[in-house]
Amino acid sequence: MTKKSLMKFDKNLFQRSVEYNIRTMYRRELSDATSQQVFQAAAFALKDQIINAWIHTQKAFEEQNPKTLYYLSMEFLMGRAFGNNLINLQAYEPVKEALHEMGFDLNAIEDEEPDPALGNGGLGRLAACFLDSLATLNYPAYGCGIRYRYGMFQQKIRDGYQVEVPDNWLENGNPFELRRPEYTQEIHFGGHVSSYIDPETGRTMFRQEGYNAVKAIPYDMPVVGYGNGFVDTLRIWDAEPVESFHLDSFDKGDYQKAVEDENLARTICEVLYPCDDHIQGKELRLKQQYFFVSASVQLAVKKFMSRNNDIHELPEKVVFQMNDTHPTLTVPELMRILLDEYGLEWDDAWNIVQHCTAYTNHTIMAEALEKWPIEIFSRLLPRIYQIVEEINRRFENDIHARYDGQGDAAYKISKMGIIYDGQVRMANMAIVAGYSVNGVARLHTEILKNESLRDFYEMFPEKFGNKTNGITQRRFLLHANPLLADWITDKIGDEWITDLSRIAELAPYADDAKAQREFEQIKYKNKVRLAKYIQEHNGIEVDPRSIFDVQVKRLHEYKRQLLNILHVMYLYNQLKKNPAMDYPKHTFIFGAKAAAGYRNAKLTIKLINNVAEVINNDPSIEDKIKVVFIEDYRVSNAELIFAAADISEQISTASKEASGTGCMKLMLNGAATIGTMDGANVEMAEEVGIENMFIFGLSSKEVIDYENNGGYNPMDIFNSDGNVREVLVQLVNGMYSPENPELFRPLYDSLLKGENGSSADRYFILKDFESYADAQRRIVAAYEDKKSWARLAILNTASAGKFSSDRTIEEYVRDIWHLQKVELPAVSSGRFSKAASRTTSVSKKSSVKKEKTEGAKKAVTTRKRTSPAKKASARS
Ligand code: 26Q
Repeated sequence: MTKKSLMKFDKNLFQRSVEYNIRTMYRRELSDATSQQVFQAAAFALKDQIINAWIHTQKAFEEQNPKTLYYLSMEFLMGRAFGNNLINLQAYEPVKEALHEMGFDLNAIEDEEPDPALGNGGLGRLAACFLDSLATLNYPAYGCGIRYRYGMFQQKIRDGYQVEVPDNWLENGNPFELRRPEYTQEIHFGGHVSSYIDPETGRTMFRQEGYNAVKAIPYDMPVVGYGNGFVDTLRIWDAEPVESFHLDSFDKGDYQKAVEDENLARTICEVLYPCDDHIQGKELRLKQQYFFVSASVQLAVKKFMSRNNDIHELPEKVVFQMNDTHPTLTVPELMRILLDEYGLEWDDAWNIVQHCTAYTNHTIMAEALEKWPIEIFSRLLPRIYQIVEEINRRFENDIHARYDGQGDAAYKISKMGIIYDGQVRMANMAIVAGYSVNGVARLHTEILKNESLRDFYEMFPEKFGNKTNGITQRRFLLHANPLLADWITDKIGDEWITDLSRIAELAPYADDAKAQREFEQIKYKNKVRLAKYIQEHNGIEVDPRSIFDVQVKRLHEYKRQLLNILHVMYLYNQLKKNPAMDYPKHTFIFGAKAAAGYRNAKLTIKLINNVAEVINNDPSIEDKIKVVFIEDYRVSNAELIFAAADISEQISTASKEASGTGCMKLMLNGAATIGTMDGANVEMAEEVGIENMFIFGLSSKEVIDYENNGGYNPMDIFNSDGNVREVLVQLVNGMYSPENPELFRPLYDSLLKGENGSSADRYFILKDFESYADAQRRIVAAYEDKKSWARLAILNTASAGKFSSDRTIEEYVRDIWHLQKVELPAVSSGRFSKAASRTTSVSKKSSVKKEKTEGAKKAVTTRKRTSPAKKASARS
């Protein structure tokens, strides 16, 4: 196989196809089509061209029968598919050209695509990056999730407040999906369990009866690998009522059940739960979990049995990775299938389950750990509950066997029991059952082992491992920042696109004055692009020459957006007192959605907007500070923001952010980090050097020590630090809310009094304030020297090599999944050509540049010959 033969892009065919689609889909001529119609027509044309590679890949799976990963996740935050597919097909430039010739602008067409937001934030986006890497690295995998009718809400800001608007992402249809009714599964809820004697074996068997049923219908979306003709599948499930319910049920007089089934089907996939913090035991959420897990596991087992004979060999061919505890029902559901449908004995079944399930933890925060009241769990999933009880009974026996001698068993059960205190504890089930437990950054994994999961670590040390998160450079650099991507390729060739460790070769350019100027220019252009977006969306004029200081992520108290905005208030006070103060212009940019019921988070959004209103409209500070809250932060506008950032705010209370991934996207785009020693920041500092970051604040150990001793007393800081006191008083004296001076009282109280039984300033905002302000001062000093700033920015980009999700995936494969790469057999003709990729057609601007580009191309070709991926493909 050569990459070239698989990937020949046929521009002419594409253009004809777009025109034809416009005619047949909309009964219009091209010249009369709306942008949305052109998008739809182009997306269908693109899908047509993806389909061949998709079929080809899946055929190779059929023939080679490889071990397959099922990545189970309640969330896949994919972002727009059109531009990304073009990038990965290496057809971005030719399609741009093709559309341009037809009179359309590709960027404008891309903007017509709704941003599929089937996720809250980090965990869902991680799943999407993983799929991109899996396909790019030739690994056979399915993403398994839910086709929510409404994704993450759209955020509107009205009078400074967040307002949630439903996200009807399917309004115009989804051109990239394929409905696969032939893979429909049936899912059962409620009813009761009855037992019977199997006449053949004489064993007691169980079955669920009197249940409500729902059909699960999969929709498949292609996940296109970069430049390798490989297409994996994201399979998301939709619910429909079971067939012929009206007639059947009505005839049977079971009208009630029929209506219930219909309602169940209508509600189950209706909406993504837009919260990622306080977990409430909402029954519908548990239904969603069982729905997609049961459908995915049933189908995975059927697929396995269609290719293999012995169910005992399942672990050789199938691995289920559970993205947090949300899909933990995988464990009892697989047990159910093995026991009730395949008639296995418990020990046999348990052995299989233990060898094909693995769990990733994404948080240490106690309030985010999933627990389900037994009442709900057992009513909704009676057979599954029985199985969980048996898992728990046997595990408690193990605990007794091990700890009785030490008199510790009761304590250990209180910590590790799966069913305890009236609740089913999902993390405990995932850890007991799975063969692997991993954290998502080194510090996080250490905290799991030594603090939050220490009893489990003591019992099963061999299960624990770390897999530091990563991001796909294809979306977050190649697509998001074409100017920088082309510049990098110009300097070091394009291998970084599939091997980000190669980006280290940029490091020597950090000291090159010409490279520094070029880098600065690119950042400036990206800032102009974002400034335009801000002007259009916020009506605020920001100066692209100002420092763009960016905090974009979900709104959470532990992420401390409040620290950032309190510091802005403090700066403003300084400038008011001393208008001549030498302070380089700053634009503080925020983007964040808050869970709809999270009062302090929503109030923080209001505070940011009110502070923006006051500061942006005060001529006396001569625009030295601007504050911008970007509405509806999501994958598509994130791409603009990352490319334009100078400063990346990663300021969580140390120990609280499991990893963070935004930090990596910003670093890759050349932003300097101001941050605590938390999550992945620790490893970033290791890569780029602590002197090239702005680190501040308590260490995770200090935070944990304080927490174990009941917190600290923020009143000491209030009393001793006049600057902090001034800012806090301004929270409640009406300065930022004249019409209601009490508005921000809950924020004030959370800092000084503590609420609902939690200690005052639980997230150490005041404790870290001075240290944060000092780090901000260091930024101001460093920014003064443009050259050394460009050097620092280039070094950040050059040091981001570790943070590719390609690296993360290779570690999962090596240590947990043990997958083999699937090499695709050669095809005689294809449609997309490597020669047409964006990066190899770098520039046609001048002959001088062109010559250089040719040189770079040659260098790339030479390197390509030696790359391991190439070697691997040459073998097939
Ligand atoms: C659970 C039950 C009921 C309703 C909602 C939820 C729920 C939904 C989403 C709980 C948690 C989440 C999301 C968590 C998340 O995004 N965690 C982040 O994961 C990233 C990827 O590993 C890390 O980088 C972040 O540090 C972590 O906060």
